[in-house]
Amino acid sequence: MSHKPKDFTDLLSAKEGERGYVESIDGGETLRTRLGAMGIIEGRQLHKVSPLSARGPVVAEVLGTRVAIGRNMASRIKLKVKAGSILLTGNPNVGKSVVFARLTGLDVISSNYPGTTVEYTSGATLLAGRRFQLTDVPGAYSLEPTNRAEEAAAGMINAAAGDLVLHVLDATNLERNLFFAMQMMEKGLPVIFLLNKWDVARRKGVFIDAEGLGKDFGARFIPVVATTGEGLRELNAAVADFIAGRLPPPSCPPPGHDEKWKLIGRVASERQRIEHRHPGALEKLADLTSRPSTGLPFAAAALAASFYIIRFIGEGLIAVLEPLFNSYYMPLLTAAVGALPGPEWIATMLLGVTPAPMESFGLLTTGIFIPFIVVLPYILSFYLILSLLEDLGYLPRLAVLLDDFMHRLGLHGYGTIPVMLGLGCKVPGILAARVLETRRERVIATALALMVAPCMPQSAMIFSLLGPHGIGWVILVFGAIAATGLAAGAMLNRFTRGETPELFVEIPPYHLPPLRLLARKVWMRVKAFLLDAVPMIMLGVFLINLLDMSGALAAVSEIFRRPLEAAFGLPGETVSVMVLGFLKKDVSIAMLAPFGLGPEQLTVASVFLALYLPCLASLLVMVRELGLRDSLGIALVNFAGASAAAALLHLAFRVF
Ligand SMILES: Nc1nc2c(ncn2[C@@H]2O[C@H](COP(=O)(O)OP(=O)(O)OP(=O)(O)O)[C@@H](O)[C@H]2O)c(=O)[nH]1
Ligand SMILES: [Mg+2]
Repeated sequence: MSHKPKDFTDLLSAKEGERGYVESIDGGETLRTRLGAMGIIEGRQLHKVSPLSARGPVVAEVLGTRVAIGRNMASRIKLKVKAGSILLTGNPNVGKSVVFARLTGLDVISSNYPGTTVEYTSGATLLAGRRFQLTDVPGAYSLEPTNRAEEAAAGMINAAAGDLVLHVLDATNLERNLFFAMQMMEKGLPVIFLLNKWDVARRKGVFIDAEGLGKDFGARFIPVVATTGEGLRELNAAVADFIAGRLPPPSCPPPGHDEKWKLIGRVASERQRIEHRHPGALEKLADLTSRPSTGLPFAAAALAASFYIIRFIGEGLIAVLEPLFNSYYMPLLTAAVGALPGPEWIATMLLGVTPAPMESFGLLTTGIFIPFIVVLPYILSFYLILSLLEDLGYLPRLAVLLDDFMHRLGLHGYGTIPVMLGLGCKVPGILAARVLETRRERVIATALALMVAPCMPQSAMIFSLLGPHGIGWVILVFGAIAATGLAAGAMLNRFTRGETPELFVEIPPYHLPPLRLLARKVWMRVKAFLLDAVPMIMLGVFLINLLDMSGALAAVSEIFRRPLEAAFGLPGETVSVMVLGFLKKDVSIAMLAPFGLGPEQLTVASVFLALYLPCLASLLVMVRELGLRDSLGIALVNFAGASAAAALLHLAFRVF
């Protein structure tokens, strides 16, 4: 038997829920006329409703109505089912996402640590002249899931009957990767194996006989280098064979785990040759940064250096951009708006009331200044450093070094990954908690990701507002936020039921990322900021104008004046900032600018605003990931932590 993609079927043998276009109707003119009267003609879409196994007539939907069709008649209606779909599976960190990006041209994040992809992405690709829907499945070590990302992977593979699978293996780790590969063979799906990272394997002195492997397993093994595209031509040829029905079905591997491992041992010793190479500079560095005695000082130095570089690049860019804004953009804008006919309030809405770009709150002054001049430089520099650390493979090492510390917060070391990603934006941080095994860990990691530090746009605003008062204030704000986050983590650790498993992850070797991939990743993240955040910032600025002009702001402020002043020493007007902060937290900190607050008040307000609630986007993702109950719990912890920290700071300022 060989596998052939299912392009055609008939209505009788179509699966439940399958859709297809009527290709032809086998039968005389009478049958065609009868079916035609019900709208069943060539080219029309049919949707089979009744189960495949049901007896009796077939029920199908056509043009929005259901019709029952006798079995004999149904078998004469030939359907063309839509383009085939391909799943991209394999162990974590083998390069599936790079293969996906190459084949579809779509942007997906790839990084050098297991668990980068936790949600699937799907896109169209053209292989052997045919369109396929390709899906980048999260990595898994086997079909027995140990976390939510693996559960999703197993679910997609189990539902994939009849489709083609591209199973990616890391050629530098052949033995370990063959286990999952054998489980895939057992599934009986048509599968093509890609031996990826062939370049690294060669460099390390690993030589694999791909053809021999193919003979052993009765399947196609193709060496590829996803980062350069090497070997994709052979993939194309293999897919052409699949389309033509010439792809051999893989042999059925032995059933038990032990037998599988035995076979893997035998195959690897026959088909793989490893030449000893002297460790390169990267391997020596790997050693140095993994051992606690040298690794911890290195980690401290690396984090401090990262912080310094992010500020250096961020401030450097601002120093270039701000004068451009002031001397070119502002005069042009003022002239253009001045020339506009129409009522006064429109000009006020666009330009604001004062010329200062941070304080005017005009849609085209502050609304442009905040995202492009204040935040963007830091977004760019932060993601440059984060992406570099990710691609280098530093994050899993940091996870190992901090494992001991993280256990005090009820997490193992991999909990550092959501926190690190959360420094940029909370949404990917919350999603990254999926690779943790238990609910308890996911709850604590999510809370930490939200609370230990602000997201980058907020951090940029804090730098920009408090920096002029001295770096000490900035450090105080970040210190207070981190302390609150850690306290919340310790508390959740105490009160959330469940176990914290031990750390058990693979640590990939260091690897110098190709600049092209690095640049593409940074650009992807900057683009996401420009597309998602910039409109929200403008909306925030617009809403605050609306509230102000309508007088609603004054009314609400009046109600909260006393409690805000008493607890945090903040003017009542800042309540508008707190209400709107929920929509876009970075703008909310910017909105403090016009109130003329002193550094103490700015500190209290920044700490409160950074922590009091997750922003709308992260709240929505959190509810989807953890459910309503846990999300509300975390939001409550946020609010309590923020209030306590702000009140304590206010008290401290009054006493000292
Ligand atoms: N040198 C080299 N590096 C590669 C190759 N393919 C992928 N990589 C790198 O390997 C790392 C992992 O790639 P990803 O595409 O994120 O791996 P993945 O399989 O999607 O991983 P998960 O999403 O965690 O399951 C990245 O740092 C890639 O740049 C390759 O052929 N050669
Ligand atoms: Mg991936």
